[in-house]
Amino acid sequence: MKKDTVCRMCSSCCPVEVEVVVGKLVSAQRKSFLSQDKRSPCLKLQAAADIVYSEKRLTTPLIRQKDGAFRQAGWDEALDLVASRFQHYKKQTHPEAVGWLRGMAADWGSPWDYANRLMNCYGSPNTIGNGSICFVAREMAHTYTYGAMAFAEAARAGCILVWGKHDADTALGVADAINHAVSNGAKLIVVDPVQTPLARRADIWLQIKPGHDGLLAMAMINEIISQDLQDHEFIECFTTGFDQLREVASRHAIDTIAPDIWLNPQQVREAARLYATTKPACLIDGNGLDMQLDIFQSTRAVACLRGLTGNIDRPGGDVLPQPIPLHPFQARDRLPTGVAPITAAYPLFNTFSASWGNQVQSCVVDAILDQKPYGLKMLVVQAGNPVVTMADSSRARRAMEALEFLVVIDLFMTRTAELADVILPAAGCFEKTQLNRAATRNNPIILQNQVIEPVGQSWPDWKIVFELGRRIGLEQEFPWPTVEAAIDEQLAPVGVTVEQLRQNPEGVRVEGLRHEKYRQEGFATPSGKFEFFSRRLQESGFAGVPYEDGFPENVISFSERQEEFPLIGISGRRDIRFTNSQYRTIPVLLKNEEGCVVDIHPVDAASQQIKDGDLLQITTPKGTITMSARVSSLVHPGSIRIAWGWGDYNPDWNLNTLTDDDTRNPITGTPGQRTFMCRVEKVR
Ligand SMILES: Nc1nc2c(c(=O)[nH]1)N[C@H]1C(S)=C(S)[C@@H](COP(=O)(O)OP(=O)(O)OC[C@H]3O[C@@H](n4cnc5c(=O)[nH]c(N)nc54)[C@H](O)[C@@H]3O)O[C@H]1N2
Ligand SMILES: Nc1nc2c(c(=O)[nH]1)N[C@H]1C(S)=C(S)[C@@H](COP(=O)(O)OP(=O)(O)OC[C@H]3O[C@@H](n4cnc5c(=O)[nH]c(N)nc54)[C@H](O)[C@@H]3O)O[C@H]1N2
Ligand code: SF4
Ligand SMILES: [Mo]
Repeated sequence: MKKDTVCRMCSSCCPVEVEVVVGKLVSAQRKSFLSQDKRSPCLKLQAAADIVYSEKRLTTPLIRQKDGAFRQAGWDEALDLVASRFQHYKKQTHPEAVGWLRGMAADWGSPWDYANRLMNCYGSPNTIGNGSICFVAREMAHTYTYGAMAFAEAARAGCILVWGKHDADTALGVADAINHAVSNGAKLIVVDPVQTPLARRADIWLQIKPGHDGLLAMAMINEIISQDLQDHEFIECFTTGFDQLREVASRHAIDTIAPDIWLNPQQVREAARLYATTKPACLIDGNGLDMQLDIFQSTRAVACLRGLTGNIDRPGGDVLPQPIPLHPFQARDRLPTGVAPITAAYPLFNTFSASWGNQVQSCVVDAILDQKPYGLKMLVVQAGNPVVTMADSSRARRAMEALEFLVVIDLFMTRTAELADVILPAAGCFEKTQLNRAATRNNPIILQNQVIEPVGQSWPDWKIVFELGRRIGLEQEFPWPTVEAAIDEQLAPVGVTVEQLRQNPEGVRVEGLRHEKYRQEGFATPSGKFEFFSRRLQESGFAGVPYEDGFPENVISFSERQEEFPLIGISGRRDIRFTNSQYRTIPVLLKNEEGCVVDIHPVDAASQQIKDGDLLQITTPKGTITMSARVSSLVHPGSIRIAWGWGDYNPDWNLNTLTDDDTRNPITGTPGQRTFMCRVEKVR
């Protein structure tokens, strides 16, 4: 039988059609506006049955015994134990000693709201997401510029500028749109330090020095303004701070900047002109900007290009979302006033949106190890694997070990789960119904609909949170007998029900798609304008216009020790087979560990007689890992690309052993997990 749902095995949230035979998932296919032969393939989805029915799935709750080993337990016993610890901290210390750390995998829609609701009603502000290293930090920069995160209408664009994103690996719906537009003649510009498959297709590929995107954006702004290619009407009527932007940009001449950031001035000029003169043009920015020490200003500078060229919210440009008004489920008003979260040092990031809340995950480690700003004693880790995905893994591991009580909610036994006192087995995306963020951030609402029963004794995240809530005395706050009842209540403001969504698997549109909404409504910024200049930022002591106070000295971790660590390490490709640290235990995806390599340029390889397949030691001030070399000119001399995500499968390959968490972006608390100075040596 064919059933419709949404895949959430990565953050793409693709609508899919699943084939279910006698209650078992046998295969799944991604839906797309493109015909089957033109769709970007997803190897994970092809392996969906192997993932769902993997023998490695956790199938019962596990409780750590006195001898250190885990034993199987029933849900009542495990949840009662967890609930008793919640009660303990409330009575013996204070509720804010309990934290809830969320990884990316359970999605940021309802599952994030439910966890926040439980913690707020319990009395702890410490529900912490990992948005400081993911797209939330980028979203904040967009929001501070034009009120929300824009997304590209690439299929209709005449020119597509892709900046640090690789959708063929990470967001297949967008990859389909790019393919469609480019096959129909759209121009393609790619900004990426690596020669990715997309870079090879580009009309112009700017192989930028990692971490220096802000300088490129300012040089492009300068070029566009000095050639008078900006959108005069848009700037005059709908923006603030154009004169200041022009002045700051004028300090960024292409001829001086380009060589410093490994680019050819003429190529940068052509890119700026092509982007500014082809209408409509969209700009797709990605995680290549995130995880960087300079994340906020560089993304702001890139975002300014959208307004400078007037492409914001125009058809085929970068469209602003029309979010679905939801009944608020986080119960923020229930949190006692006067309890600051452990992320209090990042007030702008904590408050920039109505639903994101606290997203500086490094603060969890500070609180546990350094009692800064106060101690955390107990942590629930839901849908994340911080021991390998957070910066400075040794420190993150020490923190998990130092906790008095650690609960992990996951599908698999991870390096983080191994350290837990209680493990609660979660159901996967095909085994539960949920309202994803992608479904409510913009029209249409598409339901992630349960298509098979949970594997073993696993429970969907919603049920775990609701049942735990009830056991800590929050029966009234979690009254819903089913998730359908909860979703119906959340969607009540728009009058859409789960039943309706199930009958309309292609989605239910709450309002029609509209462009240039700013003409009637303005932008959702304090001035109501597109803010090249932000007074809010200036009043908080930050640059009102990107880089008005100069370009930061060290945008790459450990750059002050370049002599010892001369190469720029780049955190590597998000292989379509995997999602972050996940799925290496699935043999059809593992493919003999294919792809677990360090790309090193022939010039750098020759200087140490490195050949393909040689085992290399990669070292930073934080630690050393070993990995095989692949001599390749995909990377620029002076940089290496290190395979990402292998640290759960084999700690020797844990990239975050190398990364730093001591220096962070002052606004978003982002450490430099994307780029860092390092050195390589051949293992003799
Ligand atoms: N150096 C470096 N560091 C990085 C990155 C990088 O590229 N380089 N990427 C960063 C980014 S952008 C992110 S978002 C983070 C990701 O960091 P994490 O969120 O820690 O990412 P994953 O490794 O995907 O771990 C997700 C875990 O959730 C489990 N899981 C899957 N589905 C579900 C579910 O439905 N419910 C529950 N309860 N569990 C589930 C999986 O089994 C897995 O163990 O890593 C960051 N760290
Ligand atoms: N298959 C798969 N899909 C995923 C994930 C996964 O792990 N695997 N993870 C999910 C998550 S959590 C996220 S956040 C998204 C992220 O997905 P994307 O936004 O596409 O990000 P990445 O693929 O990490 O990086 C995109 C590009 O940035 C480039 N880059 C690296 N450093 C720089 C730099 O300094 N400047 C510029 N301009 N570019 C740079 C990289 O070479 C890469 O080609 O993907 C999601 N989807
Ligand atoms: S890209 Fe693949 S794994 Fe990710 S949501 Fe889409 S179908 Fe699922
Ligand atoms: Mo992410």
